[in-house]
Amino acid sequence: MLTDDQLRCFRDQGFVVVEDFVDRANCGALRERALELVQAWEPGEHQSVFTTDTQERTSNTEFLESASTIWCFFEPDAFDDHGGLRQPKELSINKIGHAQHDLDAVFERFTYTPALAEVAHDIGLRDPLALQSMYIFKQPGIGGEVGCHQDATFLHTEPLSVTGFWFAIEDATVHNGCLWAAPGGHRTGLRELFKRTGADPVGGADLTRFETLDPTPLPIPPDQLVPLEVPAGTLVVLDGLLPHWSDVNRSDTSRHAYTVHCISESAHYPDWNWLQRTPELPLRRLDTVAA
Ligand SMILES: O=C(O)CCC(=O)C(=O)O
Repeated sequence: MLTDDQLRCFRDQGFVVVEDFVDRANCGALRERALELVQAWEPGEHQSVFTTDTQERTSNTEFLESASTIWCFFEPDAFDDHGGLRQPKELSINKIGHAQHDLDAVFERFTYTPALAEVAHDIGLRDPLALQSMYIFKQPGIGGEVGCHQDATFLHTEPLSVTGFWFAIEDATVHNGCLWAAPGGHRTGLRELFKRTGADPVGGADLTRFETLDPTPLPIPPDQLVPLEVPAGTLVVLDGLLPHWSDVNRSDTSRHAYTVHCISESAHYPDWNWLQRTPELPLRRLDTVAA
């Protein structure tokens, strides 16, 4: 599936851009389903916000439990001073995560395809488990920044194996918050681990913390990164050590994307990873045939 040039690019740069990987109709179907999930979703008391800010992440029980559910997370700027939504709900959600690829038929069909399994195989991921999925809205006007990070910080195996498969569901530009990546940055060390540290003695819910492995700063966005401006239907494959970032979206155009992170089934997946599936929802290989 991947050409020699694309494979070379992945090895040298730590990412590869594959245009026209998904047709527009399939992107449209996923977009429509994501909006249906948001419309059907009732947050109740738990208006969880997704932000890459440390404090928010460490205190968000819904985030930890979303390993085995479909949860909607609000944009940090979705609320006004009185706690009300500034925009309709469907324009206020930052992302849907993290198990829709195993719980929703439309997401499952988009994810478990022979074409994607072949790309994984081509880059050397011979036994890929589909660990998590995210539908990211990057909403017009209020779309939040995703801080520069390496995916192996958040989804860790020994040896390292996490690989990101990021799909542009809408055109992504520098104006609406496209991905930016550090070419060759996958050859540098892993800076941090994000770990569960056990139950909070007061609240009972699990706590998390960042552990520094290498104090070398991540590349400074956008100076040391290149923008990946891509049309809808493009697949970007990201090495788990590659520093990447996306900016806020202050434009009037959304930038929907869908991302699936896979790990090697044969690698060790420590139980301190934040993402722990319940036994009722085991992980599946990417080459599983969707119903
Ligand atoms: O889509 C984005 O803005 C960020 C996605 C990302 O960081 C990821 O998929 O690892």
